[in-house]
Amino acid sequence: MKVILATPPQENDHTNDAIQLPLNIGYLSEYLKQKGVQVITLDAYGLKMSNNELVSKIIKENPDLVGFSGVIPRFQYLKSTVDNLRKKWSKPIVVGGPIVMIGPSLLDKLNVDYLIRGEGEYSLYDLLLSIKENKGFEKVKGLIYKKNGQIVENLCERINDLNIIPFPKYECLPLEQYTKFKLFNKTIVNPVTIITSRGCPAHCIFCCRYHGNLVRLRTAEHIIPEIEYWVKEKDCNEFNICDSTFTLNKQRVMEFCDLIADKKVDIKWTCQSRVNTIDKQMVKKMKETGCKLIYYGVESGSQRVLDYLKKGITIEKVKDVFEMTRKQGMGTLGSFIVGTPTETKKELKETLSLVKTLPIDFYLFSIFKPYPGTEAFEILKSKNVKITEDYTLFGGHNMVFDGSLPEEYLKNIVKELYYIQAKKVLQKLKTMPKFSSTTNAGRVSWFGALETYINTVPDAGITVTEKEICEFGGNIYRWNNTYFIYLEILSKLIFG
Ligand code: B12
Ligand code: SF4
Repeated sequence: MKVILATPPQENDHTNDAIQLPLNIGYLSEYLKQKGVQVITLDAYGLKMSNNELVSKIIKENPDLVGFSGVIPRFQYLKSTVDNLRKKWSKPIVVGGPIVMIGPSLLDKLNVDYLIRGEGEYSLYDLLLSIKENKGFEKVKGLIYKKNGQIVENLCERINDLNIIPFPKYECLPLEQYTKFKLFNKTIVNPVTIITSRGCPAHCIFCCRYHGNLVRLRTAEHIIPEIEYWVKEKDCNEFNICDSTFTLNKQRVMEFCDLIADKKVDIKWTCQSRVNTIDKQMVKKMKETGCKLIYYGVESGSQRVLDYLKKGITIEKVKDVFEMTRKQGMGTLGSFIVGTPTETKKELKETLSLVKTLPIDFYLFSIFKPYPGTEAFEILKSKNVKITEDYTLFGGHNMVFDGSLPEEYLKNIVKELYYIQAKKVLQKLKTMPKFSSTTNAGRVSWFGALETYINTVPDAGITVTEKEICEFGGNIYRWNNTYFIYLEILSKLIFG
C-alpha cells in the first residue's frame, strides 16, 4: 500500500528561517517502511508548502491513504487542507497527533474518515491492514471511526518497549534545509530534534500529556546509535532532546553521559527538565558531555498558583536549581505562564519579580490556555466558564477563556518581559565580535530583523537603544510560535 504522511501547511503564519524535523510523521513513516509499506512524507509545515502545493502533490501521488498530523492551534490550516483535498480526491484520510484531544467530534469538524488517538505506529499499520483486507476496525487500537453512522472509539494502547521502535531518518525530506541555515553570513547548524521517552508522571492541569502518565524510557544504549547515526552519517552534531523531562531518571542520564564520553562522541545538546528531577551531579556531567542549555518549566513565581497548577515544585527549589545550574556554567531557559485562572495581579507580580531576580538566560512566556483534553479545560467547563472554540487563538498571545485578569493587561506584561529580555540578549550579542552584514533589503524574518539591528547600530560598547529594544522585543513577541527554536539559536551564539 502507498501512504502519504503530512503536516498541514502554515500558510502566511511565519517567515521563520529555522525549522525542526517532524518527529511525528518521521517516527510513523520509519515504522511503516520497516513493515514494507511505501511511504512519502510531506512536511508542509516545516517546508512552508502552500495548501495548493500540498494538495496537488497528494493528488499526483494518489496514495491509498493520507495521514495528517495535527496540533490544536493549527486546526484551521488542517481543515482548509482537508476541504481542498476533498474537492478532488475521495480516498481515506486519517488524522493523528495532539489535535485528537479535541475528541471524536473532530471526525465531523474536519470531515475525515478516521482519527487515531495516542501513539500511531502500531495503530496506523493495523488500520492499513484492515482497509487492505477489508476487515472490521475493532482491533485497531486508539481508532475513532463511524460504523453505521455511529461514532466508535477503540481503547488506545501505549507502546511499552520504545527500544523496538525505529528512530526516524527522514529519507524523503531535504535534510539540508532542516539542519543548516545562514545567519550573520555564517552557516548555523540547526539542532536535530530527538526524543528519548514518552509519557510524563506529573499532573500539571494545563498539560494534555498526550502520551499519558505512564513513562516509557528508551535505554541509553538505544539512544546512542541514533546520535551516532546523525554524527557519522549526516555530519550533524547538535541535538535538541525534546522529552517533556529528559532528567526524570537519574541513572539513565548518567549512563547516557557515560556512553557519550566513552565513545568520544563530540556533540552539543540541549534538553528540557523539571527542577525537582535534577541535581548538581547530573548538571556537571551533562555539561561535560556537551549540554549547553537546560529548559525548565517554572510557570509561576507564586506558590499558590504553582499549587493550583499542580506543578509539584516549590519556588525555593526553582531558585536553588537555577543558581546551581548557573554555577555549573550551563545556560538556562525558563518558561512561565501568566493569566492562570484565579491568579491575582499581586501573584502575577510575584512571577515578574522572580523572573527579574533568577539567574536565567532566556525565558518564554505564554498566556494560560485551557487546551481541550486537559484538567484545566474540565475545571473551567464545570464552572461554566466560556472557552473559545476558535482554536487558532490557542497559538498566540491570546486569552481564550473568560479569565480573572484582562487580556490587554496580560499582553502588555508579556510584551514588557520580552523587551527586558531583548535588552539582555542584545547586550550580550553586542559584546561579541561584530558579524558581517548579509542583510537582504526587504527580507522579512525574525533573524533578518535581528541581523539588521545588530549590524546597523554603531559599535558603542554595549549600549542598546530604546528603539532597538522595542523593535527586537516586538519581534520576539510576534514570533512567539517558534520562539523556542530562536532561543536555542541565540543561546548557541552566546554560549558557543
Ligand atoms: C517538538 C515539539 C514542537 C516542535 C515541532 C517540530 C515538528 N516539526 O514537529 C516545535 C518547537 C516547532 C513546536 C511548535 C509548536 N508546538 Co509543539 N511540541 C513539541 C513536543 C515537545 C514534542 C512533539 C513530538 O515531536 N513528539 C514526538 C512524537 C513521536 O510524538 P507525537 O508528536 O505525539 O506523535 C505520535 C502520536 O501523536 C501519533 N501521531 C502524531 N501524528 C500523527 C498522524 C497520524 C496520521 C497518526 C495515525 C498518528 C499520529 O503518532 C506519533 C508516533 O507515536 C510536544 C510536547 C511533548 N513532549 O510531546 C509539543 C506539543 C506537541 N506542541 C504543542 C503546541 C501547541 C505547539 C505550537 C502550536 C506552539 C505555539 N503556541 O505556537 C507550535 C505548532 C507547531 C506545529 N507543528 O504546527 C502542544 C500541542 C497541544 C495540543 N493539544 O495540540 C504540545 C503537546 C505541547 C503541550 N504540552 O502543550 N512543537
Ligand atoms: S507540563 Fe511538563 S511536567 Fe507538567 S505534566 Fe506536562 S509534560 Fe509533565
